[in-house]
Amino acid sequence: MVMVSQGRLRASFARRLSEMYGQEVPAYRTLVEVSREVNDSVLQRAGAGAERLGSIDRVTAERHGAIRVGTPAELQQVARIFGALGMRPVGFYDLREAASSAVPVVSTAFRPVADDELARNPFRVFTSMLTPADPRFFDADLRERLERFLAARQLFPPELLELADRAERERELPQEQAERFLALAVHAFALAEEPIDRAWYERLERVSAVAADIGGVRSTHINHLTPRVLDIDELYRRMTERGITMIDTIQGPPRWSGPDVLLRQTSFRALAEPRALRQPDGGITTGSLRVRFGEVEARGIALTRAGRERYDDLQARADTEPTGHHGTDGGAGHGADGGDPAHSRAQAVRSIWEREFPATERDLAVGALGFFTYQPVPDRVRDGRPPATGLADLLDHGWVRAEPIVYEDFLPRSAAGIFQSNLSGQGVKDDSHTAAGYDADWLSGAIGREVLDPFALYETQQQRSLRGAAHALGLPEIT
Ligand code: OOG
Ligand code: NI
Repeated sequence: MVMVSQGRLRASFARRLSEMYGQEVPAYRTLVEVSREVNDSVLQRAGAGAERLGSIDRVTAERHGAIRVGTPAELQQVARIFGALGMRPVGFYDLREAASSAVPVVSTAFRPVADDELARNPFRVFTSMLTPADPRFFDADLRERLERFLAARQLFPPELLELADRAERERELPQEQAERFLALAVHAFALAEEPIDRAWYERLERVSAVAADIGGVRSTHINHLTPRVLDIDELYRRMTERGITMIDTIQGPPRWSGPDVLLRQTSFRALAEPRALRQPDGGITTGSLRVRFGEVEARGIALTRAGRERYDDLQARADTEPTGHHGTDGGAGHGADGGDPAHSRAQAVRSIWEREFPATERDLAVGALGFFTYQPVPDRVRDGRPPATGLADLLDHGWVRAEPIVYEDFLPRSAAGIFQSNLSGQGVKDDSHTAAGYDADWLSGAIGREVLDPFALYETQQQRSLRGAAHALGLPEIT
């Protein structure tokens, strides 16, 4: 019997989802096409250096998706489906706090965690869950109606969940079942044709467009699918040239002369898609909704907790820069025209980075600000001096080489910025109420699986390589 491993299931799922989304949202195809062109140019320009943060095969196939669900029970089912694909929940993101508009969700990302699985296919899905219990957004009556509505819907057919459990348990599926599982799983994330109850949708939309997208319909859908690109500024320019309106910022760190760190993202505005609406009198009309968009990202080096604090601090300082209309965005503004306020803000942020952020991989490594794996250099010329145990010394004298660990996760401020830039309205958040407490532990309990700490995953990987390098050099440890 031909068996399909979880890794192959994951790669096939990502590919099929991409095909489906390309049919649903043609601008996504343009985005993928332009991403390829940009990656080709970077490869020609930079040669092997272009692959420092991942092979071009990995980068070309790499996608993240975003989905949104309504309840812990739905999130548990999502966890079973992604569990079948070898993906686990990593990180807790509280977008209620990160966003200035009403974004009543908490999120995690499902992704592979082992380095060989990431290298095979790093597909990840940013998964958000509605927070109806948060009184800042939902009064008791609306919460009750919303929870009743959500409890009555079924996002995933039982057959899909049974196949998922089998794939997770056995870490593979026979080909025929694999085929069935993939077809059902991809279909579960397609945009449904069932008419939307217009009055209900609009009732939720007054609170938050995200609440309406999640709780106003009886199904879920992929919200966006994001290719990875090696030069996001170039991509932004080329998309704009093709007449596609991008949001006015690139979220995350600015473009600068130092190493790429964390994650930079940008998107094009949500497109109007025709959707069937059921009017209060029962008649069906065709309206249009703007919820789905295209996003693109460039990934850099994972930062340690200390490095991340440095990043957050620089971003907060950038907020106080005198600038244009999007003061809450996490990243560099971007405009073709030098008089654009977003553009001058980008300049200001960049100059803060040039002054204050470590300018080389070596400094990130030695300052314990970035994560790396360390390999002993086998052909180092022996000069009679023994290796010291300090990392700086070992790097500077050529005993070990540092390879960056790529950031595989997300950034709450950027995510909030992406959500926000695509909302039709601000919505309503009443801060006179106390927030409902949702945190990583709560989420672990709700999913019934541990939500892993991304820093701990990178740390383990780094430590393993340091122990290996110490052993190879005959050192007790590397400090
Ligand atoms: C998720 C927005 C966040 C990212 O890449 O940070 C996100 C959503 O719109 O559902 O996808
Ligand atoms: Ni995204």
